Amino acid sequence: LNLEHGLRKALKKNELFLVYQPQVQFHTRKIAGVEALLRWNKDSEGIISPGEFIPIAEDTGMILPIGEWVLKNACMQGSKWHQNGFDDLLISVNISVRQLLEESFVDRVESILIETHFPASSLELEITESTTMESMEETLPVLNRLREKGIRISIDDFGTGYSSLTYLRQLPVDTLKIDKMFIDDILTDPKAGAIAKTIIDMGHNLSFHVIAEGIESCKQIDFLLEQGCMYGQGYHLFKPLQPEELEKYLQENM
Ligand code: G
Ligand code: G
Ligand code: MN
Ligand code: NA
Repeated sequence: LNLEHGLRKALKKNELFLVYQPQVQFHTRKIAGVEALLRWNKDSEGIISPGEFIPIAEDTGMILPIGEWVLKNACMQGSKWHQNGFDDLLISVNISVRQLLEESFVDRVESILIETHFPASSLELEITESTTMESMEETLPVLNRLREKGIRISIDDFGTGYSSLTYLRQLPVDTLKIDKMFIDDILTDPKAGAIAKTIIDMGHNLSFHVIAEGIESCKQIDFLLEQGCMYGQGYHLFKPLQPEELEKYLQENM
């Protein structure tokens, strides 16, 4: 209840901010995109992780204004980076299914793109596998409309939900993100390794990009490269960065 109360004021009090975690092409070390991750700087308690407050925001409906704020700020930031010369950088934004199911969602995304001068083809929306599959009949037409506008769709936490192969065939999707749970164990549990390999092969056979999340060692990268996975995200590569830190890195290295 305390969090709920604080969350209602967080937007007004300017307590929310975004950090950006790079998504890297392994063999070139090039930053292909960045995932915007929400943080809440709550006056009395320091930085609160979205794992704690997103569920409350979803239950209370606060996710709608907050999600809109996230999209707009991520697109504004992306637009600034594009203007500064990094114009092939993709921006990934996490979207709750509650947002997707809001009637005006597609129109709102489109207005934000126009307002921020950010190209649809540089925006990727991450939706989690489990929640999207649960309401496939409602989400599928929305995903189709987004994709018709040129917006990219990524399935987050892939492997933890249960996408039937029937759905995968119909899904208008660009990217599968292999869940950290499998990546954690690929070197120690042959079954986790086999599942990762299966997701990589299946994703590529269906013409999806495949990215591994939660990479914490270079041995994991070696394993993934051997299996044909070329992109990853994780603390071993980059922690989520403040926009100024990321910009500095891009200017010095790319
Ligand atoms: O950054 P961190 O690992 O603390 O994120 C925890 C969870 O919060 C992750 O599942 C992530 O997808 C989710 N998350 C982070 N930022 C956002 C956001 O802007 N919107 C939504 N809906 N979820 C987010
Ligand atoms: O559910 P989603 O994939 O959006 O969650 C991303 C979250 O995972 C972010 O909050 C980010 O802080 C966290 N994260 C990113 N890379 C790593 C990593 O290598 N290890 C761990 N433990 N968490 C990570
Ligand atoms: Mn994500
Ligand atoms: Na994830």
